[in-house]
Amino acid sequence: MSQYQGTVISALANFYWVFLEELDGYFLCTRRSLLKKIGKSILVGDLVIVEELDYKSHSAVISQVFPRSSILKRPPMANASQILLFFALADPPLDPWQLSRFLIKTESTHVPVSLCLNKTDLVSQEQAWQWQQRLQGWGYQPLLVSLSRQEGIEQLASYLLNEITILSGPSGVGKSSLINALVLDSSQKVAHVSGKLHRGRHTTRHVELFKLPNGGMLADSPGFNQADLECSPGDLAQFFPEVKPRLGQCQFSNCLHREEPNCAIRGNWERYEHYLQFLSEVLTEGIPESRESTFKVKMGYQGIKHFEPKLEFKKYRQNSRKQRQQDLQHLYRQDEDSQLDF
Ligand SMILES: Nc1nc2c(ncn2[C@@H]2O[C@H](COP(=O)(O)OP(=O)(O)OP(=O)(O)O)[C@@H](O)[C@H]2O)c(=O)[nH]1
Ligand SMILES: [Mg+2]
Ligand SMILES: [Zn+2]
Repeated sequence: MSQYQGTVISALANFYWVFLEELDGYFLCTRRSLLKKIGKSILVGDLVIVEELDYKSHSAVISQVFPRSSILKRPPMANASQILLFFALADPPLDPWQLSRFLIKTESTHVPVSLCLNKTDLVSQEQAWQWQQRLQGWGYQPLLVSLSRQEGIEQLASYLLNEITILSGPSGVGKSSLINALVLDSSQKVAHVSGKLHRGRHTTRHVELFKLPNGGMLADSPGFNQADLECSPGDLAQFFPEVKPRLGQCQFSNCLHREEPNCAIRGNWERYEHYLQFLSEVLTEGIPESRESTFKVKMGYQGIKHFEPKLEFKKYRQNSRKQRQQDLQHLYRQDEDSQLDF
């Protein structure tokens, strides 16, 4: 039986679009029941083996998933080699608290992060320059671009070359516009289905991975405006690059950098105020209502709550080939009818 290696470029429910390098084509796949049985999830970015290719309907079955080099929870993706945090200087306005929160959240994934600020055309040069200076003080060298004026795109493209990058950031900052500017191959877009709001504005609903023309891949992701912090209080300070060199110099090894004597971190740096706010959040964070049913709470060090997933057992049912074909046909029909997002 012939097997091919591929990359999962989008996922919805139990269907996956997989790009097969060797065939230079996209196949809509289900996963082998055994993978489901052993609880093996499949994420966008996963390297997989596919079998049972049906060239007529362009469908196949995923039979194996290779070990991952990285996993991101939100947006969900495997094997990203870097994160490009994308914000706009205006429209939506650049909010330092929101940006800081995203930066902390992103740093906590331990995947390398870079920052790009879009829409320089909407602010004065002076304002753009001030933001650049300010963010250097936060330990970042942001790249400033304007997609509508096509400024800074070459530099951005060279940064993305041969990497697997995920774009992350709030809604409306221009992430999908960047994909459109860089991904020339319109045939790729056939395998990608994007949603459309009633207002007529395109908004991304799912993570989708695109091949870049000169090598590398770039994932678009849905914007989200509130990044929740999920790290332990003792780890928080290491996610602020501007104080990283001073870590480990406090008198107490478990210093939380508030009132402790001989603290090397407490002081007058711009984001110290963010640090204190985020610290109080991670110290007191309650469990969101919606997660209560699937998580159990455990008390740990310094009375800090930890959430552990409750184990869940599901009945396992083998999908017949006939059922699979029906499901695929149903999906295709939906797609043709309404360009519905998966
Ligand atoms: N003025 C200006 N507008 C831009 C620029 N880049 C993108 N836009 C506009 O910003 C709006 C939002 O762009 P999108 O690319 O859809 O934003 P997104 O980040 O993908 O948004 P979500 O999918 O909701 O997360 C669109 O109307 C774009 O035309 C830019 O450089 N300057
Ligand atoms: Mg988008
Ligand atoms: Zn300290």
